[in-house]
Amino acid sequence: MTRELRIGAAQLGPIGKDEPRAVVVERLIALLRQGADAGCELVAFPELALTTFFPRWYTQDVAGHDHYFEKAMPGPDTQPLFDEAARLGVGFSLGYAELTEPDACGDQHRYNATVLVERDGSVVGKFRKVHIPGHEADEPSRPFQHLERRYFEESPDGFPVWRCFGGIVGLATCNDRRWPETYREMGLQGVELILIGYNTPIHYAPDPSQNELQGFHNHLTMQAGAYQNGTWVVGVAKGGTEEGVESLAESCIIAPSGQIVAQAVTTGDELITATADLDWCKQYKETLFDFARYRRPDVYQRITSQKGVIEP
Ligand code: CDT
Repeated sequence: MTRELRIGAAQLGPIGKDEPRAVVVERLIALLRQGADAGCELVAFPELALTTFFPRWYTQDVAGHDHYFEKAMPGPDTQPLFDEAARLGVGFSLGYAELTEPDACGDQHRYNATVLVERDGSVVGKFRKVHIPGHEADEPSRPFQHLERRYFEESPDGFPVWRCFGGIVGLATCNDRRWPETYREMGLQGVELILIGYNTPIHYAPDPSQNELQGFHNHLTMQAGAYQNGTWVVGVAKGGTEEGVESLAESCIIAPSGQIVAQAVTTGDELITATADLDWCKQYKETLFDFARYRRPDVYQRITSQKGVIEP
């Protein structure tokens, strides 16, 4: 049995504020078909891939923006993508804004979610973003807002992994990729492939000196996460200038060695592909990063329970 999986990262260019869902889904289907033509079995789409990045606009009435959210996945607008995936035999991951059914108390919840779908169109699982960046209140001095913390709740679910596509697959979303525990939580569960969608504005208002480092930090974090956990990582952007805001593209596919094996060269809709040998993960998981052999949680716990700086 081969453990090679042909994967694609379907980068998206901008999605306009008034672009209908059906038009966006047609773009996704076109990329999925390109993936099928390139022999892909799995194609990753970006974070919030069905709409413009709406958290850049302040509102007092979050519920008034529920038209950006999906109440079901698949739903009426996304069913054609699921149908085409099943017809082509190509699975996918898709980032979207999720509005839950009312719970026992009648409360609804809003998450920045990603669904993972198998080659037959069935849902494998759903991930909800853990690290919600940005701010809650309007900050009019910014050239644009980043109000994810107003629109979304943090996931209570952490970072699950799933046995599918012949390996162990996990998901993360945008800001999650900057945090080492994202990869390690999944690394401890044996993850072999992590799919990460992102929308990263080039301008970072709290510290604009980081603007020119956006591309560097993007690759730095994902390459380190891949290498330190012996896993493939796919980072897929919504890039280009959307509603006046320039976002990072530079989607890439990273091997367990930490090397980038494919990278987007445009800021628009673009599919990149690679053949991921999932057995390559073992070369790292069974040597330098053999967690069972070399990792010492008992030592970390001893250090973190000590108060203050240890004097020599
Ligand atoms: N979408 C997302 O998570 N973007 C963040 C930008 C944070 S700046 C407020 C990122 O980490 O790329």
